[in-house]
Amino acid sequence: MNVERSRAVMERSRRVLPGGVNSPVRAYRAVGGDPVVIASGRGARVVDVDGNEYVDYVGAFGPLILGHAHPAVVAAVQAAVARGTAFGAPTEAEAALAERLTGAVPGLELVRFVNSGTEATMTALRLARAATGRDLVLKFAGGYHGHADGLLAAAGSGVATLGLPDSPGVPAAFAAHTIVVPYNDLAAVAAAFAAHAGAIAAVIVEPVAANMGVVLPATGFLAGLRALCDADGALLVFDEVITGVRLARGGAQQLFGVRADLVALGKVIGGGLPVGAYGGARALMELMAPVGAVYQAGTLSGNPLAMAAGIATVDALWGEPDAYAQLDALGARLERGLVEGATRAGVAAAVARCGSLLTLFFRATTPVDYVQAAASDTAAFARFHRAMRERGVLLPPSQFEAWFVSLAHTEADIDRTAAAAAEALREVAAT
Ligand code: HOZ
Repeated sequence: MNVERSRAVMERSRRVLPGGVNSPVRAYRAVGGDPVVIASGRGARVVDVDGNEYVDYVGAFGPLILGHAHPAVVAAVQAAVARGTAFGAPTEAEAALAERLTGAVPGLELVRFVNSGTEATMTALRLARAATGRDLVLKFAGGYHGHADGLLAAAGSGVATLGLPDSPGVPAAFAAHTIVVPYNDLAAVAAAFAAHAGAIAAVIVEPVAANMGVVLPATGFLAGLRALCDADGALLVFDEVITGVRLARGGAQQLFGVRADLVALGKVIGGGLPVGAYGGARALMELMAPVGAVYQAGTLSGNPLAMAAGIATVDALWGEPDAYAQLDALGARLERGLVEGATRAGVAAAVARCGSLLTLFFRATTPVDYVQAAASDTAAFARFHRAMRERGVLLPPSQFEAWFVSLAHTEADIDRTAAAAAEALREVAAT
């Protein structure tokens, strides 16, 4: 496989960008080799600058539930860009996307658009602190909620991928407001509430963890969080930046039947353009300026291109009557293929999956928390990643990221992936 041009672009980028990238995981530090530099994408495929084509499971780390360059999204963005790229004023598209989301997501009476998932979770927690008059926030080890100060403690995603300690540059006083306990450990949450009674503003959780690889909530975990928050008067914040709209129209709240007080959204709702959103009950959201005094603003918030891409994405997705069943069936087919390949190759590996989100862990069982996820054989993952890439399948370059299946993937794509995985796993077993 020729990768000369990718290599040359990365050399050029490293001269002017830290590590040659604008987001750390993309640097391939965890899997070795030069990153694939992408030239274009269509459907479930991407093509790199050397002309190599891959079946893609990075999916831009989540937004592309319809696949790359979906015609409806492209047309909507082209039409929007021709009308102007930003106005610093309200547009009808903001109301149109907000109506769709409030109509679909449980408890979402009002929503505010921002530019990233980081902004969404950061502001949701500011609002939770203002609403409760409390300072502490409880998060879970391996949970990733963007890179705001205070949320990087024991974080997943790139922080886990690079094995970094909590980030330098975050004052200890900020981090001191974050309590970290293991995912799926209700007893630890209860103990934290007992130790800090009346002082925890919010529990923030990825209802399906997807930044330490995919880790499913144990039965009763989310409902248990709801009960513990209610008992202490804390708010429950679901970070649905990855799961929102992807797992079901109403996201994980709908799937698991547990209500959050505030929900952070992103990724799919912007169809691949920069977006984030947070929302909840009217009374809570009206604490935000200009109605209330809690401040948050943004020059490009509610950007017309992002709104257009988001509307086109949810309309295409929700216009497909069996979209979620199809995503789940494709995910299940991939899971079966991977498990079969691993079993045949004699590699200790397990697939954690929720609908179209999955991770192949190089450990015997699916993890329940970050300690278990981190105990995976990351060297075997790196070998597997390289072997898959050589076979024309592009995976997220870390054991601790989710794979994203889209509606553009076909059964043939999945079967080709499973066949590549069977070979790649044999290669892993042999080294
Ligand atoms: N933290 C993102 C995935 N969970 C990485 C985003 C990116 O590098 O594009």
